[in-house]
Amino acid sequence: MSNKPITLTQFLIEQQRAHPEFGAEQRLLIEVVARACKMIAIQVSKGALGGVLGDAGTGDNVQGEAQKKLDVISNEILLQANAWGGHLAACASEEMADPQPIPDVYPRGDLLLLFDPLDGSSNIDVNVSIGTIFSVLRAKPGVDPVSAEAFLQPGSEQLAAGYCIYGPSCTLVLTIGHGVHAFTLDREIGSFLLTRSDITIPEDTREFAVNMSNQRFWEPAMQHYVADLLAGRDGPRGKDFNMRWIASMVSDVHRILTRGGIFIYPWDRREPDKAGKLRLMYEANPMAFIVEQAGGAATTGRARMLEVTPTSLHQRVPVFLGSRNEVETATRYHLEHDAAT
Ligand code: P6P
Repeated sequence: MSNKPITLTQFLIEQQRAHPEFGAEQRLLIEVVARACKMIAIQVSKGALGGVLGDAGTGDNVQGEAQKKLDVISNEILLQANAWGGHLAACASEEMADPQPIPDVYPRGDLLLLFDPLDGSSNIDVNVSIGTIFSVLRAKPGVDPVSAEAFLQPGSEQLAAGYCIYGPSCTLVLTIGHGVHAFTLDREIGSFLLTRSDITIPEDTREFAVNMSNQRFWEPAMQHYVADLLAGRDGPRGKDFNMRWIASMVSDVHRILTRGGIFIYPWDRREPDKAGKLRLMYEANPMAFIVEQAGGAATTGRARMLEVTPTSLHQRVPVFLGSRNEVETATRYHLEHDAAT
């Protein structure tokens, strides 16, 4: 019996045998997304040599952010890779205002794929790790499967979620609802190999991740929570904390999956109606699914992330996720503040 790690393909086939609800069309979808991530990894790794850095010159995306060349390239790679398989009805992306139906020349399935094709793209030009985030839903009967409405399902309905981090190693992290598993790209054979099974996040932590420069814009409960973290062992938390902020959600979440922590992008009064910076459908929900499957927790600061009922495809949401006990503590600060006012 070989002690070489199994490939993603073997893992998915074994998962299909073990979990009949994980059908062949879902397996195909994940294989195709993984292949697209390999192609994105190649483009990302070219850096300055590939003419792929800098702004795309396409103006701002639907988020009002300048599109990077690699944002556009990554989005196209994912759309083209997923067009012909017959497993999807449509794709939704951070980079597209509306969902894109599978072209009429191909058969359509009833799966829906959502993705942030290249999250953290502000880090591209400074050579910091970035990543692709994806989420899989099934179109609901009676709803036009290529409409934005078809995608508006709570995160608890996700069939699968994952991310691929383009760092010193290219690593795909995946859940299909039965634990969280990591696959590292073996560039010599071009396959993702299983390198971590059943990843679990430590319930407690001494490390938090937030952009502190926004502190004056946070609501009082968030300011109170972070002030107590900064007070350290002499404060009400009774222990010192460390801080990390990579400004690349995939990288910050991957660290938390690896050693624990809490990641926060809170509500910010500069844009109160947007409720924060991160997007529910293709950033917060897939990461929340992964984190919960790894024994962690994910909330909006007041409610479980996976139970949020979406109202629009690109809606934003405050995000608190990571080590279960710390997320529950941060959430308690918000709920207790609400109760006292
Ligand atoms: P800020 C990247 O643009 C992103 O969407 C996430 O990956 C990251 O966590 C966050 O924004 C960083 O935001 O305001 O610190 O630049």
